[in-house]
Amino acid sequence: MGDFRLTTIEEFEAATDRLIETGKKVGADSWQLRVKNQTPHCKFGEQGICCRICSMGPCRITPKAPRGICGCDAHGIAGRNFLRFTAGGAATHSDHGREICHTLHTVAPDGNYKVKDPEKLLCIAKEWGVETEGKDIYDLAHEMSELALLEYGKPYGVQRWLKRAPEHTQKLWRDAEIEPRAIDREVSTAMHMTHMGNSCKAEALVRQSLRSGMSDGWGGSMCGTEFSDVMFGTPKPVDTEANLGVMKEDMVNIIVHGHDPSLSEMICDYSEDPEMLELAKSVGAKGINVAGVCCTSNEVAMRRGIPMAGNFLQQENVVLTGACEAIVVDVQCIFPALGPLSKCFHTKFITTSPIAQMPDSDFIRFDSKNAGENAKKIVRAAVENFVNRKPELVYIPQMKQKATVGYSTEAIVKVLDGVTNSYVDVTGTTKPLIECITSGVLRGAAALVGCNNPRVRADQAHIELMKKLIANDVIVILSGCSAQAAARAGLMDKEAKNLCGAGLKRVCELADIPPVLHMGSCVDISRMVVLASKLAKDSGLNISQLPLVGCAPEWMSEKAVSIGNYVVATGIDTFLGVEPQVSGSDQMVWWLTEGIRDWVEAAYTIETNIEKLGDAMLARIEEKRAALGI
Ligand code: BF8
Ligand code: SF4
Repeated sequence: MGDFRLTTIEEFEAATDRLIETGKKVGADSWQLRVKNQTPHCKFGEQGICCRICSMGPCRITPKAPRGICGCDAHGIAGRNFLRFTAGGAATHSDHGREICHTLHTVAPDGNYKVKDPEKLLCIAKEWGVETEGKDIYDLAHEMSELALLEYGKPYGVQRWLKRAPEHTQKLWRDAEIEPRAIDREVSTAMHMTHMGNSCKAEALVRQSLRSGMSDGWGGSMCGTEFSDVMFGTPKPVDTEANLGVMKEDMVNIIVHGHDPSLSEMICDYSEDPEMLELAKSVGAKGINVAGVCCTSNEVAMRRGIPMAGNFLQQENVVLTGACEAIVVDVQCIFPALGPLSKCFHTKFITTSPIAQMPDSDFIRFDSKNAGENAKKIVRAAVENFVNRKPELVYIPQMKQKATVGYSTEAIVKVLDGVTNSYVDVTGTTKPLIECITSGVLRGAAALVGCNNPRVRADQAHIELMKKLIANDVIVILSGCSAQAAARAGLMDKEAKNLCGAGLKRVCELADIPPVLHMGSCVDISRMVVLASKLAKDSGLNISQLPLVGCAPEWMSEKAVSIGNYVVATGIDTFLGVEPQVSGSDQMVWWLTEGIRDWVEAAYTIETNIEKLGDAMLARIEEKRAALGI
């Protein structure tokens, strides 16, 4: 096993402290300082009982003022806030998915974007009942993109992808009236319901929250994931590295940050362009190094092995190294702080999307039609910026770990089943995994997902929970910033098998996998619900009977709440390490942690003590096993 060891949180923090020192020299701000300025937070906001939905308000609920001016109580206010929060997340993921569908419409054999996984496209077409016989693959791609785009606005019917779920789950959704109709409609309905003078009943607001979340996970996000795979390839295991040490002092460093792979894929392509490499040499650099931050990083790591510089709360750190020539962003989870921060260094902060426009950035508008040309422009700007580095400010913490990533559902089925053609709904089985679980070699599986949040010591909850779960023979699947926390710590190194219980260690050895599996970005949580559905179908059990749990220990975004809602609605108990902003309403808390179980056979558990959160997850897994008699 050589000298493998995990990188500790203390080491992460020491590196960050050292970078903040550099920042101080140039007058840079940091999130650590801003957290101090924003603490303590507004209690009304934290509890979800401040309403500013109409201009008679804002109204805040106190024991003396138990109702807003219109008469809405704490339950209605917290419920409406929760639904709006969810709708924000569903809109965001789904719009990302929509962009991918539009990009699919531009694929051409000699175009910027191509069909890289024709087999997957054919399988989805069959699943959707589209004739494929004798059709040119590019014509089929265009036809599928149009059908997918209709999922956003169709006047009748529910989402096509729902059929991937077991019959039992589909029936629960129908009975609870949470089958999502058109994706945009569920967001729109959420906004309508929460307008002044509409719903203020917790039950109704929670129901629509689940339905809006479903329109994301079983709608827009699934479009995003599936059609990204068609264009950029379905991920398979690939080796990479993670943490700031992946940045290179003698090379041009381009950081890709955001979510949509349409941009980052092109940047990666042009960073290998001979003309750009020649240009890099001419400015004294050894080459061009692309590394990622946030979910964009997950996308290009999974498909190309591009190294992962960091997750959400590391985004400022990449600039603070003084060695970042350009940080190129598309949409979501981008700190506006990067604008002023980049001005303290030579870094170019390049925004590319009309959706995410920020002061102090260079805006190079990127779309599928100008993708090649503008990606080249961006790479060129980064390379030419190399000469502006200030060597006295350069410090790259020499800290990185090896990671094997790229476990799409197809790849997981393949490594565990050994079947060659393993498109999830066509061939291949999860039976070997089920056997490992029923025999007790594995106790169960946990999905760890979501962000960092300064309310929790950054990355600690992710890493500590993973260590605990794998030591207890629970296999862990990951996405989003949770996945990057794991990779940076070293948990995606296959050598991490030595931290597992005996059963999981054996599985890792036999299947040659790390104990925590990288399933992608946050939109790729749609892969996880498909995997859960497959496990249920292959085992003949309901999803809610499987010893599976979901957890977002450090979540922060609206997207995370939308995800939580569709994961729980899929029948998977979901554990949160940060409180959702509903605590001012005992009814809302009850609906989320108990009431919804009657509809979807799963509910939330909220626990901010990470030790207790881990215990609760393990206990739930064991309860499920006991109920099955395994
Ligand atoms: O979508 S995990 S901080 S990067 S929201 Fe954002 Fe949260 Fe990271 Fe990706 Ni997901
Ligand atoms: Fe106040 Fe009601 Fe208006 Fe909300 S909708 S701000 S509770 S008056």
